[in-house]
Amino acid sequence: SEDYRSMWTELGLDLEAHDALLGVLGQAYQDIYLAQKDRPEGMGYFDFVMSEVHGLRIKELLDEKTAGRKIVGSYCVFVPEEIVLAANATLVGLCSGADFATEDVERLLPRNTCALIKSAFGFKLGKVCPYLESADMIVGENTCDGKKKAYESLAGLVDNLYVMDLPQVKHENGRALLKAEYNRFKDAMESLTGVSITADSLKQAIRTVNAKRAALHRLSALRKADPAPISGLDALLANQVFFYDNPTRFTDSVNKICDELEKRIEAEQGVFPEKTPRVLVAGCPQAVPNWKLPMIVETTGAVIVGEESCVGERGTRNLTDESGETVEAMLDAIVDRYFKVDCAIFTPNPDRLDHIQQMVADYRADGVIHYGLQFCQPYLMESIPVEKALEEAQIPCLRLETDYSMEDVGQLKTRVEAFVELL
Ligand code: BJ8
Repeated sequence: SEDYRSMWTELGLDLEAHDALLGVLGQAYQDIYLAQKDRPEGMGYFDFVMSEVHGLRIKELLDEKTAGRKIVGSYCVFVPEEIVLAANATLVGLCSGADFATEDVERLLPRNTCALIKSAFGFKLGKVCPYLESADMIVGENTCDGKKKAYESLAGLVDNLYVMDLPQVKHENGRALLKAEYNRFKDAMESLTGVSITADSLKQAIRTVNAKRAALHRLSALRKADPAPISGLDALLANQVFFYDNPTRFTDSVNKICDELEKRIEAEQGVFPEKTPRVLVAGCPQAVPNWKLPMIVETTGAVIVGEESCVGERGTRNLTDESGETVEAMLDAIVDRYFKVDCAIFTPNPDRLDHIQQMVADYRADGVIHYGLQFCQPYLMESIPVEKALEEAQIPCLRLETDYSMEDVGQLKTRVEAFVELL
């Protein structure tokens, strides 16, 4: 609409490039999502969210800003939403899953940088991300070398970058660093918003974020059923929208889908026939609109039953203890909760392998596809021992390495087909 166009212009977007992006996105959504059969009716909500992803949701964020709230953007699940909400700000995810302005990006970053980082830069340089342009603060974090160094360059492109340091070992010293950094972040949030975090506001924030994670836990548990009541594509979309949507509305919408899925399971209804080979995807995050792998898998006679990923269970699996009565006690609980995230930047990282095996058992997966983005050292390095351990446990594993381009779709499809035949 005209209103949206003037909103985008005011945000400084390049309207022509942005139209092109929305065109591609809309078409991909049509071809990949709307082409699926027997989708739960509740997915209509997510279809609406996606059709308005740069429209209504941005308008809501701008309205929040007019009302005095701040918007904070982040690229990693280590940025604690509880602290952001408690300081009267809104957190949005900025990771993106499409190539954009690649030539410009490669003037700033080496060609052998992972697609996720390049995409973040492309959306900034191409002026096509209204979330990034709405943000009052952008939070980077010292995780992999690629991101850590890229933020130094990003600092020259945005004027509101805050960088959080993160530990790399699961040891008392690592926890102490995380705690110090979360305290520093709390101070930074309070000075951004001018609002002091209180025991009440923090408790409320913990409850809000726990509720949205719990809704996804409920959704995951329903995916244990055979036939699968929801496709991996649709479940991934819910995990992606987790990062953008109004938290309470998101929670309600996911719970509504779960009510519907419970009925489906009772009626033994599924999106794929019973005994369809079941796949667990493990590895790098798949940000919107990166639907490439699930699209390939689910058009090749298999169904994805879980994502061991930050856009998935690695990001959402643990809740924060909400019983603390003081800000200090609740901050400790927040540190405890996030310190369990088993990102491959940690060394050593045995919890991740345990979690993958646990997920295989819980979701009754027949095999694992390890999804690695090209040039992502942490996950590609880890994929080799992961594959070895799974094979020792007699769990078939396929290690894929890819990027955001569509050039290798045929080749990937051939490999996935051969893998699915084994299951
Ligand atoms: S907690 S997974 S969201 S860092 S794909 S940019 S690792 S080279 S995304 Fe992540 Fe936080 Fe960890 Fe999760 Fe680097 Fe790899 Fe690129 Fe990656």
